[in-house]
Amino acid sequence: MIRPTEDQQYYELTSPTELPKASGFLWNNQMMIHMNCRGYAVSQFMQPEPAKYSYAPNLEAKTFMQPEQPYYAHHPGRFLFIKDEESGYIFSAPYEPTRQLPEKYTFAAGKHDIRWTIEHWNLRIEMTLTLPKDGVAELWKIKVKNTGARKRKISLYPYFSVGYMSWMNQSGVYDEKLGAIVCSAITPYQKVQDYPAIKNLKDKTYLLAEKKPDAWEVSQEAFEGEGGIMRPSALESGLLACGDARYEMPTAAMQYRIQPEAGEELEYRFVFGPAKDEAEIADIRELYFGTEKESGAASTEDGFDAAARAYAAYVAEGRGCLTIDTPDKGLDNFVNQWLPRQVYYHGVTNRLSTDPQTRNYLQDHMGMSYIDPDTTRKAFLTALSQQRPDGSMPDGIVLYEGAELKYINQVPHTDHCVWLPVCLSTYLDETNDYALLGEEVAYAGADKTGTVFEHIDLAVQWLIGDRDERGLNYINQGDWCDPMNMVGHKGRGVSGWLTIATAYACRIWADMCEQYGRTEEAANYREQAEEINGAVNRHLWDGDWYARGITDDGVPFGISADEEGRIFINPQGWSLLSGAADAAKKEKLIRAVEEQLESPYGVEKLAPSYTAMREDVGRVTQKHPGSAENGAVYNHAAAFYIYALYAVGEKENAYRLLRKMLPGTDPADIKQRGQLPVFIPNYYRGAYRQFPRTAGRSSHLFNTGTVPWVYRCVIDGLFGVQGTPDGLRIAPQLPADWNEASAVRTFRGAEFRIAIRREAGVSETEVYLGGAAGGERIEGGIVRGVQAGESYDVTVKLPL
Ligand code: CEZ
Repeated sequence: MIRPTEDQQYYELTSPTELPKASGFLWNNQMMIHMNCRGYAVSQFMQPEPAKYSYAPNLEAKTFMQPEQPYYAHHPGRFLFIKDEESGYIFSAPYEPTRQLPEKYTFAAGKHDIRWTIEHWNLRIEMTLTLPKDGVAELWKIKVKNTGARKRKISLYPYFSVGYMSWMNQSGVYDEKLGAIVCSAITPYQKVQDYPAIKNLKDKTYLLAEKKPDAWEVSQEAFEGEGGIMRPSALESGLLACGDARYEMPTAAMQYRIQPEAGEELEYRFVFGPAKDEAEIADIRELYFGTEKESGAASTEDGFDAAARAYAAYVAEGRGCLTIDTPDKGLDNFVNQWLPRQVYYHGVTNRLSTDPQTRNYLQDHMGMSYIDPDTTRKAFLTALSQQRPDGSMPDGIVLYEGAELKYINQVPHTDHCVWLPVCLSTYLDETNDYALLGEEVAYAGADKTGTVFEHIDLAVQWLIGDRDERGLNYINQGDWCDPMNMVGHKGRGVSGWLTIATAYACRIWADMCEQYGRTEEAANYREQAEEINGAVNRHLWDGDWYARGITDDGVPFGISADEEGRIFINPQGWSLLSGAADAAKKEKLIRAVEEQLESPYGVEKLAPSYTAMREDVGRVTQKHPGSAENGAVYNHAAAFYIYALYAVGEKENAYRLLRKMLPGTDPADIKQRGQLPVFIPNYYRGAYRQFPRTAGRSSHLFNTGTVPWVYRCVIDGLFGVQGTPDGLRIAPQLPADWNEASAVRTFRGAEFRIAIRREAGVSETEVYLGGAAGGERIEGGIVRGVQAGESYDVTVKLPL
C-alpha cells in the first residue's frame, strides 16, 4: 500500500482510497502547496500577508451578503434522500444532491413559506419551510405519500448540512434524550479579550426531529464515503451506522425506514437551527413539539403549527398602502404582493447588520413610511442621535450597544446628510407628522441637544459648507457610490452627483421649512439651491449630459471625452429633481441615457463599463465590467432615474424603464435574468454592449435600496397618489396605452378607491370625489380633510 521508492527519493501510495488524506507538500520563499493524493490542494502565498490564488468556491470570511453567490456540490443545503429498498434506486428532493429529474417538480416561493412538491417513482414528496416569528430556527415539514398501487419499502434520509464549524473544536452526536442531532463547536478566536463574547455564542447546530429516527449519521465523511455527496455510500447499507463526529466535520443525517401502503401519507417535522446549549434545545423541543409523540399520531395544532401561523400573521403585517389593477398583470402582482414585502423586510431587519450604512438605514426606513411609519419615526430619532455637532453624519448607524462601524463604514463618504431631508419628506408626505420636527435629540459625543428641525437644518448646512471654491461638493472616499474611493481621497476631488443632490436637498428642505412656518429659511434654501444648480451647470455640463465629478487633479470624468465611464446615470436623473437641467438640457440628457445606458434589462449605472483600473476614480473601475457599480443595471440608481422621470412628467420613459426592473413577460427574458419576480435584485448584469452573453443576469441579492424608490415611483409617479400637507393629491401618470386602471390606497387611516379612465373630450386630468356619475370635481386634484376610518370613491378622467 505504501512504500519508499528504490532510490529512497519518493514515498509511494498505491490506493487513492486507503489513506484518502495522504499528502505531500512543497514550498518556496513565497508560497506553499499542500497536495492531497486525490488531487485536492491547499495553497497559499505571501504578499506579504498570506493570500490565495486557488480558492474554495465560496467566500471564506463571514461578511455582508454578496451578489451572485455561487452554489456548488457541497454548498449548505436541506435535502431529503429517498431510497427504494427493493430496487436500491436513490433520488433526492427537492433536486440536489443526486440530480435525478423527477417526473413532476414545483417550487413555490411564498410570502411566509417556501414549498416544493415532487412526484417521482410513485411517491409524492412535499417539503415546506417556514420560520417562527421570534427566535432563530427553521421549521420543516416533510410529507411523503405512496401514490402507487402497492405497498412500498423505502427509506427517507433527511439531510441538513452543518459543515466545517471550527478549526478549534467541532463534533456532533445524536442525543437520545433530545431526539436531536447536536453539533458543537467553539468559534475560533485567539485574543484573550475576545473570550467573554465567544463564551456566549450559540455555537451549537441542532436538528430536532419530532419522530424518533431509526438511525442517523453525524460524520460527514462517514455519510459520504466513496460515493460522495451525489451518491452517499452510507445509503448502501440497510441502516445508517449511528455514528458520531469527533473533531470531524459534522452533518445531520437521519433515517426513517417505512413501508407505506398504497395511498398512505406520512408526515415528518423538524426544527433546525443554532443554540447555546442542550438546555436550550430541550426548551425548543418543548416549545414546538411538546412531549414526544407516538409515531404516526395525528397532528392537531401544537407549538409548531401555532408558530407557523404566527409567522404568517407577522409577514402579513407588512402589507402596503396600495393595491393596483392595471392592464399589466405582472406589475400588479409585483406591486400588490411582493414589493411591500421586500420594503418591510428591509425595514425590520436593517439588512441583518449591527451598523447599517447611514444612507441604507435612512432609505430603508423611508420605505417603512408606507407600512409602519412609527418605526420610521424612531429610526430618524436613532440616526439623528448619532449626528455629530458639526452636522455631519457618521458612515453607519450603530444599532446595538458595543457594535462598531465595520467594513465600508470605516471609509469616509460625504453623502449621508443628503438622505435626511430626502427620506424625511416621504415620511411627512405620508404622515403629515410635523410634530416630529419639534422633538429634542442629543448630538453624538457632545453636551448639546437640538430639535429634529435643527438637526436636519445642520445637516443641510453641512452639505452646503462641504464644497470647494467652485461650489462643488467634496467626495472624499465616496458618495452614494461606495467604491468610488479615489476621486477625492487627496481632499480636492468633487462629486457631480452629490453637488446636484445637495441642491435637491436644499429644494425639498425649503418646502418642509415653508410648511413648518420657517419662511425665511425656506427662501434662503431656495436661493442656495439655485446657486448650487448654477455651479453645476458651469462646471459639470458636458454638452449633452452632466459629468460625474472632477478628480483630485482637476480632471472631469463621466464625460464625452472618456472612452470608458463616459456617462453615469446618477447626475442625469438628479439634475431633473434639483432643477439644474432646463428644458433643453433635459431633452438632451434623456436622449443620451436612452442611447448609451438603456438596455433590454433596464438602464445601466454607467457606460461603457471600465475594463481597467482608473486610479483617479477608484475601486469601482476594478469591479468586473457589467457587475455591480461598474455598469450593471444597478436597480437602486435606475430607480432614482425613474423617479426623476416621473417628477418631470416623462411618463412613457418612466414606465418603460420601471417595467424593465421585473423579469418577463417574455420567457427568454425570464430565462436570461434567471430569477422569479418575487423581489427586485440589487442589479442585473449590464455592459450590454460589451458583454451581451451575460447581460441581464440577476445578482439574486434582495438587499437593496431600490425598493422604497420603486414604491415611491408607483405611489408618487405612476398612480400619483402622494400625500401632501393638505391631503391626498391624485395625479396619475399612466402610460398612454392604458385606457383604464384602478387602485385602492390607504392613507392616514382612510381608504381611497380610485377608478381611472381615459375619456374623449377630456383635455386635462379631472378628479371627482364620489361615484363616477355625479361626483364633485375637486380643485388641484387634492382630496382635503381626510378623515381616518372614512372611505372615499374617486374617479379620475384622463385625456385620450
Ligand atoms: O453596497 C451598496 C451599499 O449598501 O452599494 C451602493 C450603496 O449606495 C449602498 O449604500 C452603491 O455603491 O463595493 C462595495 O463596497 C459595494 O458598494 C457593495 O458593498 C454594495 C453591494 O452591492 C452590497 O449591496
